[in-house]
Amino acid sequence: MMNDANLMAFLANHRDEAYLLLQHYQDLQRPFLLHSDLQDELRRFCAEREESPLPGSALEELILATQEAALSAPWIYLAVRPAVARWHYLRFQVEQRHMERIPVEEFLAFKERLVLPASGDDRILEIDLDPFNRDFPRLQQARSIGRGVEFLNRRLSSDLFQSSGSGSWRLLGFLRVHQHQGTQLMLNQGITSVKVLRHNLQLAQEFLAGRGADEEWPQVGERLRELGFEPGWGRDAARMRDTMQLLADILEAPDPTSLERFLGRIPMIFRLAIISPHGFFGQDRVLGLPDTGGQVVYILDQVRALEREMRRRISEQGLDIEPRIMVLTRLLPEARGTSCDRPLEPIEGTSGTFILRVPFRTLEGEVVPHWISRFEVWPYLERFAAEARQELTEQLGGRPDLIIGNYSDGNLVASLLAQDLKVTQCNIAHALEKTKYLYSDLYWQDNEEQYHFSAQFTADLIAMNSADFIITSTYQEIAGRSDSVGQYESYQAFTMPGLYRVVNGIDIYDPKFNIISPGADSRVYFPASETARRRTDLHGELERLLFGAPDGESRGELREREKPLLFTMARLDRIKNITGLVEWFGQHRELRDAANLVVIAGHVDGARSTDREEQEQIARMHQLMDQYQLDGQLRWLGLHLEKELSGELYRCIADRRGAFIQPALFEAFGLTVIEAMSCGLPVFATQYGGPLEIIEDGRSGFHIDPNHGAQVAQRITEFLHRCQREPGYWEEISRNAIARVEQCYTWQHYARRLMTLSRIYGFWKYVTDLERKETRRYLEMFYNLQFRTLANRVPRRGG
Ligand code: UDP
Ligand code: LCN
Repeated sequence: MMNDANLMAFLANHRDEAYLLLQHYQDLQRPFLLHSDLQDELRRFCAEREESPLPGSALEELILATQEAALSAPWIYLAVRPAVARWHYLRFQVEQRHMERIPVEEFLAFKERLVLPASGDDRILEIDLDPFNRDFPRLQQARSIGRGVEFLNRRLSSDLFQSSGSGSWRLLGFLRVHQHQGTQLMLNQGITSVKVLRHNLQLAQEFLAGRGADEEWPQVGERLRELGFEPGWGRDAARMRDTMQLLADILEAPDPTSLERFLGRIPMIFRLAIISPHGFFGQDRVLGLPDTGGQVVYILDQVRALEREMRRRISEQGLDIEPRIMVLTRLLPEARGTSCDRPLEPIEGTSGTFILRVPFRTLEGEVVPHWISRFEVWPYLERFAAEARQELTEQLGGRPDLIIGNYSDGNLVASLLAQDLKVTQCNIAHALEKTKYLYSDLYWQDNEEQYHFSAQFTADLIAMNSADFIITSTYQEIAGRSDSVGQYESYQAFTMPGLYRVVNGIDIYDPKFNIISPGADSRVYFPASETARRRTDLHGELERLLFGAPDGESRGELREREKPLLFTMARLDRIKNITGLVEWFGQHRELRDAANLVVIAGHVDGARSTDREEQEQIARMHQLMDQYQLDGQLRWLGLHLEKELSGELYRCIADRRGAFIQPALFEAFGLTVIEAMSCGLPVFATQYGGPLEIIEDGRSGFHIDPNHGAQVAQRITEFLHRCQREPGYWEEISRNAIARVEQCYTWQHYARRLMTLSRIYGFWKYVTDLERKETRRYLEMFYNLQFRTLANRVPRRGG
């Protein structure tokens, strides 16, 4: 924590120097300075003077911790983040040499006046969710953020069960609500009180102890039913006893581990709804189409793992129920050669999982036939949710037991459905747009025509606050790092001048946040050294792709085939910075001598693209290839590779002792990073976002700073040189990359965690539901009065 007294002392003792620095900032004549601007200017300021007292001082500490400054002479306002997820605000009156702390709303109001001088409206709508959450438990330490369920278990097992036995009573109530299609599970009405439950648990355990360990419900069920028990305790007598023992222990002296183990066994998730409306959601030929990337890959792998895990758990608890999962997305009559015009499609590798497609409709109720950008879906979602609700319940044979939303639009629809159906809601953001674009909130009006962030951020606020729990792929997605703000953290306090001001939008210390990282499909992405599994049948095609001559789908031809290959593959969005990589490569002679570059992204023919940003990037690619004369050293494939091909391609690049480069300006997670690592391909990936956590720099791969391209090129060159000098070096990084993914990024671990979490949050929702009514009402009002208006301002393209 920063020490105000030290700061005051420094300001008193070095007034001139301190205020000269502030004056220096003011002289820049810029209304806002970011963290990096403040640091750069501080360095410049110190470099110009001899024996400055600033280095090491409390003022320097303050500036280093400042995320943002807002300036208008004689005032300087600072947003200070002295540690991860800790904020305070202060202001300086430079002329009078005065400093004071201020509340966040004053900081935001000052920013508003700088953007919209006429606003000065203190009556602007202020969003504050803090009062509603006052009585809810909160994590205390930043390092616990993202481990909500562990915290919740501790709290549940202590507080809840302490207050005059009400916890046990609530647990009893919870155990009585479980049913599947009219069949009662766990407990029946015979158990009328906690006392009876305790007593009958004892009797049931004694009874089961006298039976064969592998006897099943048909043999033991009659007696258990008389004692008030119903199916769901375990497949055989041994497991039934074990589950009962866990419950008996909890009723006697609850501890977090037994509570988690017990709740993890309750058969309560049979039907799942996963919501992902935008883009082209399909199993083939969709990646590379607009708005269609890792989210689709993630969900398809996720549902396979979840179905398997649901089936395992259901079976272990002795029930013969087939799990069912519906991935709800948008039906697109103009499907561009994909299956997105099919209302129902079974998902390969599953038996009860389907893609369910529901159309967007015009105001008159006509089906909207064409793709709509993810930035423009807002006016369609309410009607989509209503129609989907009907379809989902029909297809699932009842309401889902858990709803998982994806991205801003899916999370909003999940909120509507979860509220209507009274079901536990889980959110997954994949990537929040807010932090991707500089000043997307402050200068929202400038971007409104293209991006409609006012509707999107409002949807985000509603969805995050209505979710029962939120899954993130990394820690930094929630709370950032010491010098960068987390994606969720950025919703804590912000303003959209002239629209509303958020003083408490989300609390990242809320135990609803949990980190569960995704995996890469191990059927497809496996180490190059596993020769027996290799897809040698694809080598001919890959050979043509890598070393063929330019054609309508490719540009460039690799002249020196023996060189190692550097490989990159991504959607051709600006943020992916593929053109940045091409430029670094173009400019770095040594790197060009050491390796060839293979790029899979976008289209080579700009006319084939329908996306404005992609078209710009295509033009830039051509321009860079011309400018740096790259046609003999760079092969650009403007096509999409099916999964099997991309898996084998990563391995073929590994065979040639190459590397994968992920140069994004920001990457929320980065599935390609773990795919390449699973194949044993060393990876150089951006330090902004997920890869910072995935890769241990210098051990299982390398971090790169996309803002310093020359250094990146140098580092890759040195790596390639070192691999030549030291034969074991490439293998070492490759081995560590494989081990890292095996340890931290698997779908099996993901599914286990998610299935446990949904039960714990289901219980938590059950026991706290009454207290949440206020939040729900507030969010309903926010939705009705604010979101709807903003959504309806977004033009409906084609109806
Ligand atoms: N992908 C692909 N072919 C392409 C481009 C991408 O198969 O031409 C896949 C890639 O293998 C990965 C996903 O699309 O599974 C991209 O996910 P990532 O998380 O890297 O980025 P996103 O597109 O979600 O931003
Ligand atoms: C969206 C992104 O931008 C990627 O960084 C993620 O890996 C992907 O979704 C899957 O969560």
